[in-house]
Amino acid sequence: MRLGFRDLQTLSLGTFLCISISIEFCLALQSSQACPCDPDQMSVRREWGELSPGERIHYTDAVRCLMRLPPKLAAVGSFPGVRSRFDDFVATHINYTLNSHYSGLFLPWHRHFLWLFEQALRDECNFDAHLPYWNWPLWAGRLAESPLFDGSDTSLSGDGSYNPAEQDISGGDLTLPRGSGGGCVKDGPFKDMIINLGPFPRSLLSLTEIPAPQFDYNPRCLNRSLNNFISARFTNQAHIASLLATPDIASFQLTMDHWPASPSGVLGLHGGGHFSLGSTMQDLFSSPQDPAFMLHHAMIDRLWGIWQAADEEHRRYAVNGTNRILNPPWAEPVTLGMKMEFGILGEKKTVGEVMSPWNGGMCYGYT
Ligand SMILES: *[C@@H]1O[C@H](CO)[C@@H](O)[C@H](O)[C@H]1NC(C)=O
Ligand SMILES: *[C@@H]1O[C@H](CO)[C@@H](O)[C@H](O)[C@H]1NC(C)=O
Ligand SMILES: *[C@@H]1O[C@H](CO)[C@@H](O)[C@H](O)[C@H]1NC(C)=O
Ligand SMILES: [Cu+2]
Repeated sequence: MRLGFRDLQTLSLGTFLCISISIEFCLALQSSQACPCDPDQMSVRREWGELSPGERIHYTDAVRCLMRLPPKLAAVGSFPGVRSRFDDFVATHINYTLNSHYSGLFLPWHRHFLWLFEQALRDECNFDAHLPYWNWPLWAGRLAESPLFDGSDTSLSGDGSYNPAEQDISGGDLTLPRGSGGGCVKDGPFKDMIINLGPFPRSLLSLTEIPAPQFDYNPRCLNRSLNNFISARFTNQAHIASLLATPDIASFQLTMDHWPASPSGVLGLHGGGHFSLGSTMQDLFSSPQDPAFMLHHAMIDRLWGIWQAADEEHRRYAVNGTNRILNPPWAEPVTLGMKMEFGILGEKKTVGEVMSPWNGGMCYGYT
């Protein structure tokens, strides 16, 4: 565990409420201030390869369960493409994409989004463990051999079938070679999965509202194209070391996520993971349709947490940027008091409430 246990203990001692009450009770209260997170009770998110085969299947079974449950969004409006509880998460992500990407809300918004997904698995699909993560450099350059993407029953499904029409990926000055698939996933637990939302256009320029197809129904398969070139080049250990060595939150964010408008066309770690997996995962708006999305973002959240814990005083509550994609000059600067929205998934949260994974009702760490 790399979290600052000392800080957790100080926090517990300094708080007089709930100390003797179980964390489950506190979580049930959803009370942010009154419930300290007991380090002994903290839930631990583990790397996919650390899970036993049975634990991996327990996770994918729970995700598949969410895909079978009815959506809650259907009740509040017209969302033709929202067909399941899983799609509630996809649609909410689409709805807030223009606020929570390439902006100062990226890290805090996704931290809470993941937590809500983990809670839904636990509350609605009998999942009794915690969100796993994808430790990119362990498998960079050999994705098809990884326990995540080897296509076995204990993976998240593997490559898509080979599609000769798939093109190389061009952006900025850079052209990146296409991956090894480009069609429907062939095997594993998500082989027959149908995705319902998207696809969205790739250009991010001058987006002021959610582009078509918004929430339209467009059923098709989960499309993968494993890309070892991209994963080796943009998600290796050296990148992680330079991310963790960044001195302030502005450079941390920029290393995580080189602005796509940057003329070099270089991908950050965030984009590197997305572009390693093929077209479903490359869709900025609807990428949560690939079950690897949550594990990818858990790795991002983990690295942010490690970076924050390395200098509590200066980094725990550090924010930079605005509430709008690519931080246009007219957007509102992010503050700790800024409210983030999660639609039907959960209550609004302030940025300050999610800056620590052992606060605001959350209580988790990573291996
Ligand atoms: C998968 O995505 C690729 C790249 O966008 C596309 O060319 C292809 O038609 C898709 N295949 C299927 C079966 O959806
Ligand atoms: C964000 O960081 C940049 C680069 O360090 C700095 O110029 C800018 O003033 C910061 N903005 C806010 C709102 O903190
Ligand atoms: C999308 O965001 C708007 C503005 O916050 C909100 O009113 C609406 O309920 C959201 N819709 C979904 C599907 O989350
Ligand atoms: Cu996202």
